[in-house]
Amino acid sequence: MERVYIGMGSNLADPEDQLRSAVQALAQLPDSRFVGVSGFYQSDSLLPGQPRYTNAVAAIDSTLPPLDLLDALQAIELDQGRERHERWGPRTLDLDILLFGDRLIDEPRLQVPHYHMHARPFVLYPLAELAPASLKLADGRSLSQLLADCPFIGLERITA
Ligand code: A4P
Ligand code: MG
Repeated sequence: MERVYIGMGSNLADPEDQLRSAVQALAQLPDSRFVGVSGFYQSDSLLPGQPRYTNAVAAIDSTLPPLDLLDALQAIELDQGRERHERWGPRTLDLDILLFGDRLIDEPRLQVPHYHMHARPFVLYPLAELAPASLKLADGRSLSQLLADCPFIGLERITA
C-alpha cells in the first residue's frame, strides 16, 4: 500500500456537493482504502472571470498502479458531469494526484508530484491537515517549508 494524496477542486454546480460526492466515489475505489479528507476551502479562481473554487485534499492507501488510479479518477470526473472544453476551464470536478508515495512519475499522461502544488495555498493547507509537516516532496523540501513560503492569503476554510 502506498499513501496517495488527491487534490479536489470544483467551481460549478454546487461545488461542496461535488466534493462530497467525490469523497464517496474515492471510498469505493478498488484495491484502495480511504484514509480521510481535509476541510473544504474556498478561494478565488487563479483565472479571472471564473466562479470561486472549493478545494479539499483526500488521502487513500492504494495498490493500484498510478495510471490505473488516474483512469479511475478521470472516470469519477466524467461521472460527475465534467466536460473538457478548454484546459483550465471551469469544472464540476477536478481530481489531481498530488503525491503517490514517494514516487517521481514523469509520463505523458501523468506527472507526480503535481507540477503546481508547491505554490498553491488551496492545495498545501488542506494537505497539511492530513500529512505530517515533515513530509518530503520530490525536490527534498518539506511540507512545512513549502507552507512557510505560501501565506494563507485569500483562503477561507468553510467546514469545521
Ligand atoms: N495529468 C498530468 N499529471 C497529472 C496528475 N498528477 N494528476 C494530466 C491528474 N492529472 C494529471 O488535466 C489535464 C491532463 O493532466 C490530464 O488529462 C492528465 O493526463 P485536466 O484535469 O483535464 O486539466 P486541468 O485541470 O484543466 O489542467 P490543470 O493544469 O490540471 O489545471 P489545474 O492546475 O488543476 O488548474 N483556482 C482555485 N482557487 N482552485 C483551483 O482548484 N484550479 C485551476 C485549474 C485554476 N484555478 C484554480 C483551481
Ligand atoms: Mg486537473
